[in-house]
Amino acid sequence: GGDTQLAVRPKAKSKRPPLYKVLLINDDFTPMEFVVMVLERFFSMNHAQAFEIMLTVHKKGLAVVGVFSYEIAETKVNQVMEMARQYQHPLQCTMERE
Ligand code: NFA
Repeated sequence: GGDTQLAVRPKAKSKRPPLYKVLLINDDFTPMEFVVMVLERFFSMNHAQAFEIMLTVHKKGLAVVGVFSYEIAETKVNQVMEMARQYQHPLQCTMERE
């Protein structure tokens, strides 16, 4: 500040909250249509986008399906894992810090 303000650290970084990538992992058993449905439902993708990302996971082994705050990323991972469990598919979804 001005002449009177003391001990103000210059350029105090206004910390943005850290971001987390949500990753979808390929496997040999989860049906493609199921993965597409999960991407549409929990990652607000249209059918074409969801199909494209599903194919990327299928071909490359994994893909980032979204980037979120910790809480949102955790919720997405839990939603995907719960749906996979319900349908008894081995689909895996994880998160990692960006
Ligand atoms: N590899 C799966 C199959 O051939 C499809 C899949 C895609 C699974 C993306 C998991 C993630 N049925």
